Amino acid sequence: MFSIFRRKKSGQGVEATTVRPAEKSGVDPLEQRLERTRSSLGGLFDLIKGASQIDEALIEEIETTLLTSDMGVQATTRIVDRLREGIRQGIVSEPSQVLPAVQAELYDLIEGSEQFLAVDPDKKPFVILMVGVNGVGKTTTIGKLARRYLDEGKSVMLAAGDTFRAAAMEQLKAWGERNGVPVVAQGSGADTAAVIFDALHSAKARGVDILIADTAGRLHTQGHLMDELAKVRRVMQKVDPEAPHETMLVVDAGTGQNALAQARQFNQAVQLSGITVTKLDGTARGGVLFAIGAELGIPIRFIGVGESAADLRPFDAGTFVHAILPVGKD
Ligand SMILES: Nc1nc2c(ncn2[C@@H]2O[C@H](COP(=O)(O)OP(=O)(O)OP(=O)(O)O)[C@@H](O)[C@H]2O)c(=O)[nH]1
Ligand SMILES: [Mg+2]
Repeated sequence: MFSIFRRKKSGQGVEATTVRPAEKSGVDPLEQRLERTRSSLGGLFDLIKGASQIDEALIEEIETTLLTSDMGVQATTRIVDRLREGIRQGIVSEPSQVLPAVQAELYDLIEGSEQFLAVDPDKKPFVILMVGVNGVGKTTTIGKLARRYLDEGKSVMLAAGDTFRAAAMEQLKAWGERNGVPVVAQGSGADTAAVIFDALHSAKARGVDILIADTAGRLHTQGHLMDELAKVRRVMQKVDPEAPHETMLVVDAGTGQNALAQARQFNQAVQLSGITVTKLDGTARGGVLFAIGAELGIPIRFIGVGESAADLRPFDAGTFVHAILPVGKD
């Protein structure tokens, strides 16, 4: 076990506490996958190693390092302000105490974003609507999610709501065939809301546990396409007033602050209930999770750290923080 300094919820002071450690035997695979973000924050270790005292220059360099890994201004400011406060209070008085304090603030920032997606078995089907801009990993994430639920013994159906590209439908159908999962699709150019409406009817009639609906990638600036998502929701609610039970935005971590902008704008248009952040394995910009946590507070459900089904992991704040800033491991 290892402890870190952590701010009390009441706001004043910091206390020693324990964050769930990452796996201890050998190298944590998550650490390997998050290598780029980890090495981007690794600059912090060099800064501390070279520092004989805590001074303004050190704090400014910490600030720059956090911004470089796409923490965003809001999250970075919060971390640095609190660090300064700890220094003022004399709780952080020497360089070796700086990184545990930064780590504690990182954890504090995204602890609230860790809200696992609970599939309510009384909602049959439990409907997950996937949205996001082009190429972020929506369809791939649907395959990984479906795999996860199948492995849990649940029945799954997919709705090929991306009617924009014929290839998109084929991608989903082929996946469904390989995995024995029914896919509801219509011809290309069909109305997305109609496809998803049909799928919901069919899933209900068959007593399917989980329906996952794909949609075409769209830019948050394309008003008519955002309206289409609102229509999808309205049409679903004719069959089940509570559907969709999850409106999940998928963002690509590699797009950094754009991912934050997408989250902000999709949330305004369609009230997101969760976010999945993909491609964390390929980018040094994992800090964007903290920007999302600090600014939007929308639950981060899953993180994508690779192409296989096992690479979609439920988001665990403590494990994530330790994987990108491994301080205090013994
Ligand atoms: N390395 C890595 N690649 C990923 C991850 N998630 C998705 N991808 C890849 O990202 C690419 C795009 O994925 P899609 O699922 O087709 O993206 P999409 O959002 O459905 O795209 P559109 O339908 O065009 O809007 C694919 O090559 C995926 O394999 C991830 O977590 N890590
Ligand atoms: Mg797709």
